[in-house]
Amino acid sequence: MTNSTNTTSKTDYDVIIVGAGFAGLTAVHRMRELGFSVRLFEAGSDVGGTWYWNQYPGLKVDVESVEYSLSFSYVIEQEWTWSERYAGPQELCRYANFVADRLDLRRDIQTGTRIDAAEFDEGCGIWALTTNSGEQLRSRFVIMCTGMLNQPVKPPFKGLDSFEGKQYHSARWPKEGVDLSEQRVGVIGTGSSGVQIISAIASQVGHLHVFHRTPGYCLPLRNCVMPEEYSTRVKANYGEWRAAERYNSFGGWVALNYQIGKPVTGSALDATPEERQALFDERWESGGLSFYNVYPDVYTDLKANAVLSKYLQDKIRERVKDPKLAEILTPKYPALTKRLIAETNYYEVYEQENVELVDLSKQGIDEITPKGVRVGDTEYALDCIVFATGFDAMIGSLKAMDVRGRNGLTFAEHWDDGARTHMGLMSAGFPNLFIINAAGSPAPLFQPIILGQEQVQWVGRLMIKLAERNINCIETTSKAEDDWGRLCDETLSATLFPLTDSWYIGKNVPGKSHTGLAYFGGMESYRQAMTDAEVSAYADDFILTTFEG
Ligand code: NA7
Repeated sequence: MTNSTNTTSKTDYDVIIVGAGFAGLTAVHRMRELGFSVRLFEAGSDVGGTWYWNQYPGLKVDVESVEYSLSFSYVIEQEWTWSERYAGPQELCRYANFVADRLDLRRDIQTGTRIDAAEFDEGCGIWALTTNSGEQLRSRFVIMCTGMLNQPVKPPFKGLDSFEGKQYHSARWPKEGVDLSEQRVGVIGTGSSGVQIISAIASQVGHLHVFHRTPGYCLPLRNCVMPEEYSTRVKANYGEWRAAERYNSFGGWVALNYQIGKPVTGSALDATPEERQALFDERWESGGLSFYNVYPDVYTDLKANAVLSKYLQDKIRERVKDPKLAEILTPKYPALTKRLIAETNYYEVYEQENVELVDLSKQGIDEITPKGVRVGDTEYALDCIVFATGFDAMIGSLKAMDVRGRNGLTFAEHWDDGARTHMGLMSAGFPNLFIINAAGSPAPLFQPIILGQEQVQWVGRLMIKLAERNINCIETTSKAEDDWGRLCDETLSATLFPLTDSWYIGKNVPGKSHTGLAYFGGMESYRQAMTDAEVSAYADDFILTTFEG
């Protein structure tokens, strides 16, 4: 521990939180419970986070609503009832509003206000923040709840601004909606966003061109009106559901055919073909992302994975009648190494006469022209282009912000060669700043609502312990970042994820490093790392400072 002289110790708040998604709302509630003064700033005009920004047609959450929800409040769990098995963004935003109102969080939340800059004052260990309206604020701690899929990738095409029609990014869809009827629409990208948009708009538009580079494993969501009996049963047993979710190391969701699915152990290769078929069929019928909870070695062993991949590939070939089209739409990479895509009648869309697939696997898009999209010698004339080209995941939101730690260091500089964090919670040179659900955490592979809650709990306990010991500044070290980055990379290498280009490993953004991007070791060992830091009273891997006065 070091001592330093206090220069200006006056603060407006103990903690400032950035971002009003579920993690941000959780953080406001928790900080207040612990007796800290807190203010949350949100650039959007309302709470909801990713569901406020992402409102494209057809969007549904791909984890069951009863599970994709906050678990720290019994009142919220009991009083809120979901209308659909998989909620859409409007309902998720209504839920976020309900949480904000019911827990009386709104008096500490300022929407429509972006934090434009944040600078660490080394003399007194306090953050000075500036909002887009020029308001200056000082806070001892900052909690960044800015989301792992927040910063859209700028479509990397020549001629983008020359297009004379309308263009939209899936992640910034106009809230008032877009009338696409009778339009010639092009959708570029067939990840979760593109696939959901395509399925939703195909019957409305005049003509739809799907610009398709890599096929994904798409499987039925099986959304429906929430069965009342199911909702009632989950509410009566929420404790049991939440415990099962928390200890489900990959995924963090457990619903299977409206029950808590039993964990599967053992190798896919040791099971008989009949056993495997029964297991996979059960998941297929259940719908959604239940295939994440199958034999654990599908994540680590190519042969085990091949059994699952073949099952899912065969399902696609059954659904796509035209063999040539089926071949283009069938993925060849190991299943699960890119996020599964939960859809509604996606493959059937290609049976419509107004839908045409443009295969980019051999010849990519050359440019956007004033009239449309050019691929080789063909120009596709369009009235509207939808870019569903994904996000600069895990690091994008912080790299885009003007956050300056020690010596004016920004995240863009610090993370230039890869994400550097300790446990995905702190970064060296950024004292008293915590990051939720972002780089270095298991967020891509574990339900971010649960992870966010556990991270916020950890931050809260840490802040209390610092206060008890009269320590007012905590910072992680470069060595801790090196060690954590190495661990992230080792856990990644132990899986099949490096075999496939995806946002999980930064391969969707040219030149982006996978180093430290996410922790692939599962939630249990991640949780243990957080506990170890507490048990050692932050003596290892952290610098603790007390400012006098
Ligand atoms: P994704 O899953 O990153 O998908 C982006 C899509 O855009 C994907 O199909 C890409 O093809 C495609 N893409 C990106 N750049 C290009 C270029 N230059 N040319 C053609 N196609 C391109 O983003 P989403 O928004 O769909 O989903 C992100 C997550 O949000 C999702 O996993 C869920 O967790 C929720 P590629 O596969 O790279 O060949």
